[in-house]
Amino acid sequence: MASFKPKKEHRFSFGLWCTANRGRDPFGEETRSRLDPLTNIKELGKRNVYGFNFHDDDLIPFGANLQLRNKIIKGTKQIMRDYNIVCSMATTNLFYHRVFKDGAFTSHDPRVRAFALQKVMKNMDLGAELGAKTYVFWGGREGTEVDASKTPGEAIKRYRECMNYLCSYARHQGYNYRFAIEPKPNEPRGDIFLATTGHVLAFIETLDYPEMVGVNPEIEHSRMAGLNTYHDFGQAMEAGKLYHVDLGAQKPNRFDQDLRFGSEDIKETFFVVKLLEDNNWAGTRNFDEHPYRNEDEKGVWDFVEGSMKTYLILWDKVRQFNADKKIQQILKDIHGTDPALEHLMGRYTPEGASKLRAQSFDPMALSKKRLPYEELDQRLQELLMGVA
Ligand code: GCO
Ligand code: MN
Ligand code: MN
Repeated sequence: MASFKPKKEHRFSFGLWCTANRGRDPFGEETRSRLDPLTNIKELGKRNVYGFNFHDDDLIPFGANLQLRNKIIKGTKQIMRDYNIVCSMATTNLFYHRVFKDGAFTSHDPRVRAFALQKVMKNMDLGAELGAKTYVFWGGREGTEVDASKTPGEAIKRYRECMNYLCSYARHQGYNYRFAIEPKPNEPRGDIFLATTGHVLAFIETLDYPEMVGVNPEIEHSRMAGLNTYHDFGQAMEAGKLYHVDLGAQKPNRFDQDLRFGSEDIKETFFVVKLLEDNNWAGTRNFDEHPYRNEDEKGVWDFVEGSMKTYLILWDKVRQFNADKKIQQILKDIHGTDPALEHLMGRYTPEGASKLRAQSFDPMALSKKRLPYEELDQRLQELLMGVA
């Protein structure tokens, strides 16, 4: 039996804010004490986590002076070397400070938008210094409660201006970043702009440098919107736009619960792992989730280890699925083949279209093809429950 122990080569990563989460929620104070960022990185590194992600303010307190900033950066680099952990992604906190109460990139106030740009540029510099290759944009405050206050058109236009500006900045600095925009339907705003993977994919095509920008879908955010995460991740991958992923778990149609990976909807989660592994997806297997509020400091590390272990177990199930004779036979059988017709449909030509129009079909006969999805799903179910 495999041990399901994480290794650096598995390329797992965590946001520093996940493990440093203190269990605060809108109704209650924190239940855990502050975990300082350097200890955080060290503890992740010790557990064979490959990379950490940070918001500027996770690492360097908002408003810190240069001396403190330099001290923390030096310490971070030392720990990265000592514990063989990389900085896999950087991002900006554009949601906590009250200055962003009505948005950052989409604020009506040009001074707030300019401050937001400045905050991002400064942290892009730091991310690049620490070796991050991905820069994530999560517009948590880019939304409304009062639709009379802002039109979606002006918000999206400003969002675009800021993204274009930052793409140019990264290019000018010679940074090798890929930008990943993270959709979320709501929370903390009543409604957030760029609510789903589909919104983000469409938006990217309107940017000056669309090739620099992709999506960072999050399991929890798709499920908050009642969407199928596997489909979200899958469409982004097919578009060549899956630049980063946020893994976690979520009961559907609720606030962002940030539950431990795999703790909800194991089947959908299985397909997310299958998508990433079958396609040898190049990014880090990144978790964005929080330990339960009831946990103490030890529970935080149980949560980290549990997330990685579940991923490795699901990956093992993927291998079983791919090797399972019954499943593979069904998958083979349900795919019809007709090379002549496929050729006809493959590329439009006027002659081909005439042939296709003249073709005779027997729809009743076609409809009789057996599709044993009961058997297929039951087999998968048994495999996931450990009896196949
Ligand atoms: C959330 C988001 C954030 C972002 C993070 C990275 O719902 O709070 O998922 O955790 O992923 O800010 O930019
Ligand atoms: Mn989230
Ligand atoms: Mn996220």
